Amino acid sequence: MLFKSAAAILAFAGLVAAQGAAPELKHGSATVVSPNKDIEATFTFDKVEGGMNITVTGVKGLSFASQVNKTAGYEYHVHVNPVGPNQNCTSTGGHLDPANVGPAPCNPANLTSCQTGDLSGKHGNLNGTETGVIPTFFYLDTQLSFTTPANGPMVGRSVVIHNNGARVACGNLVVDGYVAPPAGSATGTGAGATPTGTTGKNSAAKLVGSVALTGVVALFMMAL
Ligand SMILES: [Cu+2]
Repeated sequence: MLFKSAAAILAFAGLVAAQGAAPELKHGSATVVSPNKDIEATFTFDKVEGGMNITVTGVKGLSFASQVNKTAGYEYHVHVNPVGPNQNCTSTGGHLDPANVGPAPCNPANLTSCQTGDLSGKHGNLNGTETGVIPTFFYLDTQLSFTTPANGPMVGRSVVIHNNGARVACGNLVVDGYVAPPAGSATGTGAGATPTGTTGKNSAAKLVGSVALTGVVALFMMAL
């Protein structure tokens, strides 16, 4: 009897845990490379108070010698679509721009003039160096979000580095904890698509729930 009461309490606790265990989408990263791998960079995205902390690390291959526009540096953005086959950066489409700002010049002092995905417009270009290596740096972006519909979810996007406009390196943005919807369900990949972490949350909740129930069943069997 004691075992059965304990099991009932555990079952309830398990269900509560399952409800509260939905993982929040709060970390993502993009490993950006050129087709021949001579350019590399990693962008990490961490949800923080007031927006997204973006860390740019492991940059190599962005030399000043190769920089076409000597005064502008290398531009980089969040693009709406994933990288295509054979590291095809053209497949990434346009910049993430859920507010439909368009390609007008971005004034960092007036963020409404900037496309959400125009990271270099808002925070500065990547200035080429003699060795091509750029030390790690980070900043806060107040517009990007993993889930806010108005900003467009980050899932399925990519990061692209340009050299005077030309797309020289790109990589898919991978969001931790996100589980893609089952094949056949309507998702789409355009700017208006709204894949969210809902499916991932449900999957994780079901997993936690089934683990809890398995434990409860085991306790019942011990009590019998
Ligand atoms: Cu771009």
